[in-house]
Order: sequence, then structure tokens, then C-alpha cells
Amino acid sequence: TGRLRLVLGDHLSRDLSALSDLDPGRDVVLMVEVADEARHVRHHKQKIALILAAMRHFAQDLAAEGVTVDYVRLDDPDNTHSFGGELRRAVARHGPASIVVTEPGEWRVRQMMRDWPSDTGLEVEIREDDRFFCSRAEFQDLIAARKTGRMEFFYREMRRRTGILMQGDAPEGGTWNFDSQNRKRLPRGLTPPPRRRFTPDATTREVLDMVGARFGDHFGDLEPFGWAVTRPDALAALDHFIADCLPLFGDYQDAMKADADFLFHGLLSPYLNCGLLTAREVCARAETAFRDGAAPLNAAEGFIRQILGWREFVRGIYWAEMPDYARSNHLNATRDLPTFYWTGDTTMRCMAQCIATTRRHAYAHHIQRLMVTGNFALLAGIAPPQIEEWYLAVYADAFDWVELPNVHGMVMHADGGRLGSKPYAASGAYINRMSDYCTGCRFDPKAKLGPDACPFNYLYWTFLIENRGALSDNPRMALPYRNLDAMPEDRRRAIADHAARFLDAQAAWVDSDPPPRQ
Ligand code: FAD
Ligand code: DLZ
Ligand code: SF4
Repeated sequence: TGRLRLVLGDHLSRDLSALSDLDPGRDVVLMVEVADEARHVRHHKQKIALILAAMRHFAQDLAAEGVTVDYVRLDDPDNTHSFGGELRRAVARHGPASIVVTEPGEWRVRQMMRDWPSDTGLEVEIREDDRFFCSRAEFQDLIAARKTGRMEFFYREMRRRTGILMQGDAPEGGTWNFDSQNRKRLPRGLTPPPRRRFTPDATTREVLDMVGARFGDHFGDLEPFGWAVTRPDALAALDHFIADCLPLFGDYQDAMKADADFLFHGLLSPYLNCGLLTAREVCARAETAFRDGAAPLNAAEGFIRQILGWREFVRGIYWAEMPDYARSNHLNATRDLPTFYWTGDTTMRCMAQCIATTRRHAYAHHIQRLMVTGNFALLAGIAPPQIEEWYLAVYADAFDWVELPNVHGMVMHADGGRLGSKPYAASGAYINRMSDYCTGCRFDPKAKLGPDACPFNYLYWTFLIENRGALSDNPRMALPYRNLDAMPEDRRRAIADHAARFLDAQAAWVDSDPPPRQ
């Protein structure tokens, strides 16, 4: 008898470690569609459709290679709808000698796996996920040796180790970081390129119909559905990004524009995270574009930093710090998530815009996530688990290993600065500088007090007032605290008053269950 090889929905890479020594004559590949994975948080409809359609195509390709694939569909009447239940049923069907799986992307699923040997009576071999540049062990060593666990040092070390964008021992262009060139506002006359989207084939169509019927009450629009769900289409998406978007990616990396959902961003994270593209090939393509003169260095470096730097760093932190990481709440934030995160029903135009693009595409770009919906959650003091659940549910690229450090650490500062040295708190001036959202907003980004004052302004100062104990010793917060302290006491009181009234008005709309929204 052969081995049973379980392939999860974010393991869709042909060179996955769990498939490396596959014996097509004896082994069985198991793939299971289970409702528990769609419902543990109520994922966006497009996210469920993307994963299930990509799983079905991946299984078809393996079968076409002559591999025996046991594929359990969501509508199988005997489906137990959990990974553990489906594994037990498959063991009964095939009687394998042992089980092989690649380590999962989520702590939650890693915990499930502890029960599998006793549940099945078989050896469960959990292999390393080697699709990352930096292994978990390597990360631990790096952090231990460096003491300072900051992204920038990790990234430089990864550049040296991989040789990506290096000239011998020195960084290409003589500097590691071109961030200062990468903060331009989008000029009025510049229209971002139309984006390549993919028409669903019959397999994907069937999944879309099933998701519409079963998960119709989840957040988000199901259609139009334009994501790639096969490796060739994901590669076509990568080609399109490198040719049409990468050259200006750096310049407008931090820009936001009303009704422009994608700008020059990659739209590649769902493919990287579920396995259709590899981090290595994506970085290699960006580097080649630079070396061929097709993209400037600030673009290629800015893009590679996100993947070789941030993506690898947050994964390292996640596995080094879980499970305690998720439980910290450095700023003691406890407010309920306002209902408008699910409905988009708010007069703050920036928030309404970012929630609308999220609903339309299961996507928002980094600055929308960090400086709009994230910034609001930080300033309003939303309870970390509630805002984490929102991010995990609504984005097609969201898996715990990458979502949690970004939200818990980078946005909410709930980890006390393990990930970022200071909170990215900002007032309306930042959003006004980097976007055109404020034009046509009912609030005035320049007004600090009064009925038209931008809520981000009084929420910002109130956040500083309320978190003085946790933040005022941070040298990077010295300037904001000096500005706060220079304000007359009655102005500070008026600001805090505005914030309290505003937040109470939102609380009237809070509902512990997200309202159904089609
Ligand atoms: P691009 O702007 O084109 O960037 C290129 C690639 O870099 C992305 O595809 C992604 O793989 C990687 N990347 C960029 N920034 C980060 C980052 N901070 N952490 C990890 N990888 C990064 N990314 C996810 O993949 N899944 C998530 O669940 C997720 N949640 C986030 C939550 C918050 C609050 C914030 C601030 C960021 C989050 N990110 C997450 C990071 C980032 O916003 C997305 O990776 C990015 O918007 C994906 O779109 P893109 O492919 O167009 O990215
Ligand atoms: C996100 C997701 C969904 C919605 N459905 C499935 C599924 O039916 N089967 C599956 O194998 N994976 C699914 N996934 C992705 C898993 O949640 C993902 O593999 C784990 O979170 C990784 O630990
Ligand atoms: Fe957002 Fe304030 Fe600008 Fe309105 S004025 S769009 S609330 S930053």
C-alpha cells in the first residue's frame, strides 16, 4: 500500500514538499472541500470560490498526469465538513501505510493535526513548507543572532543570502531602500492601466453557482469574478503586472484614488498564498525587468522588499510567536467593530471607498488596509480579535500567518511593537495628502473641531491622549506628544469630547453578528 498525501487549499503547488516523492502507482492524493474552512470565519464569497476553483483545477491537472486523486466535493452527501473527519473517511477507503502533509499556514490547523495520528492510527509525516525563502529554523537563528528583530535588517540579510538585487556584497544602486521615492500622489492626468481579469470556465462556473447557493449570506459580491484559478492564468497575471504595472509600482505604491481599485499593484497575493505562483519566481521576474531596463530600481526594489522582506518577516514572526502572539492586547483596545465595516454605510468617504473595493473584489491594496480601515480601527480602539476576524474574512489573500501579524502587529500595535516600532496612527492630513477621497467627503480634513471636522483628526489626538502610558516613552512618538502637550487643556478636552460622541454614535450601530449583506 502507498501513502495518502493530503493537499490543502493553500498548498496548490506542483512542487509542494508533500508531493515531492509521489509514487503515482501506489499513492493517493487527497483533497477535500469542507464547509468548516469556509465558515470558521465567514469568508468573502470570492475568496471561497477562488480557493475551491483553484483546488478543482489543481486536482484535474494532477489526474491528467496519471496521479490518483481522491477529491471530496462540498456537495458530497457523506461529507463530514472537517479536515479530520474527511481524513478518517479517506483512510477507511484507501487503507494507506501512512499520511504525508505539508505544514499548514495556520496555527489553528496545525493544532488539528496533533490529533490525526491517534484519530487514524497512522503515522502523519508533516513536512516543511519550503515555498518560502526563509525557513522557520533559519528565521529563529537570525532573530537570535541579531537581537534586533526589525524587518529592515531581516530584509537586508535576505538580500545578501539570496543575492537578489545585489552587486557583490553591496545593494544594487548603492542603497537598500528607495522608500523616499515611493510616496508620490497620483497625478491628475495619469490613468492606471486596465487590469487583466480571467473569464470563469465551466469548472469555475460550477463553483460560483455552488458558492452563491451555499454562502449567499457571506460578505461581498460573488460576481464579476475575475481571479485566475490555474497556474497558466496566474502566470499570465504575473506577465501583465511586470509589463504594464511594475514600472510605476514604486512611484505610486502609497497612493490612493477614488474608484481606482488596483492602481499599479500586483494583485498577486492570492496566487502567492494559495500556491499558484512562487515567491522566488515573482521576485526573479521583477529583478529581470530591472536588469533588462524595463523597470526602474525604485520599482523593482519596492516590490521585492514587500515579498522578500515583509512577507517572509511576518511569516517568521507568526511561527516564532504563536500562540501567545494572538492573545496580547498592548493598548487594551476593547471597542466592538462598528457594523459599517460590513455594510460600508458610513459618511467617511475614505472608509466607504475602501470597504466598497473590498466588497467588490475581496481586495484592497496595502495603504487602504493600513492607513484607512486599519488606521480607523487603531484610533477607535477596536478589540483586536474583532478586527482580525474582519481582515481574515474579507480578503482573498488572507490566511492567518500573514493576516494576523499585519493586523495585530502592524495596524493595532497589540503586540507592543514586536513587528513595527511605532503605531501607524495618522490624522486626516495623511489621507488627504495620499488620496483624492477627501474631495467630496462630507467632512473637512483640515477642520479639527466642529460638525465638519474629519473624524480621523479628533480620533488621532484622542488616541494619543488615551495611550500616553503605553506610547509616550517611545522616541518615535516624541514629536506627536510634544504637539499634543503644546495644545491648551480645553482644546484637548474638546477633542476628546468630539471623539467620545462620535464613537458612541457608531456604537449605536454595533451588532455582534455581521448583518447579512449580499
Ligand atoms: P502589491 O502591492 O503588489 O505587493 C506585492 C506583494 O508583496 C503582495 O502580493 C504580497 O505578497 C507582498 N506583500 C506586500 N505587503 C505585505 C505585507 N505587509 N505582508 C505580507 N506580504 C506583503 N497580505 C496578504 O497576503 N494576506 C493578508 O491577509 C494580508 N492582510 C493585511 C492586513 C493589513 C491590515 C495590512 C496593512 C496588510 C495586509 N497584507 C496582507 C499585506 C498587503 O496589504 C497585501 O499583501 C497586498 O495588498 C496584496 O495586494 P498585491 O498583490 O496587489 O500587493
Ligand atoms: C480558505 C479555504 C476554504 C474556504 N475552503 C477550503 C477547503 O474546502 N478545503 C481546503 O483544503 N482548504 C480550504 N481553504 C483553505 C484552508 O483554510 C487553508 O488550507 C488552511 O487555512 C491552511 O492552514
Ligand atoms: Fe476620510 Fe476625513 Fe478625508 Fe473624509 S475628510 S475622506 S473622513 S480623511
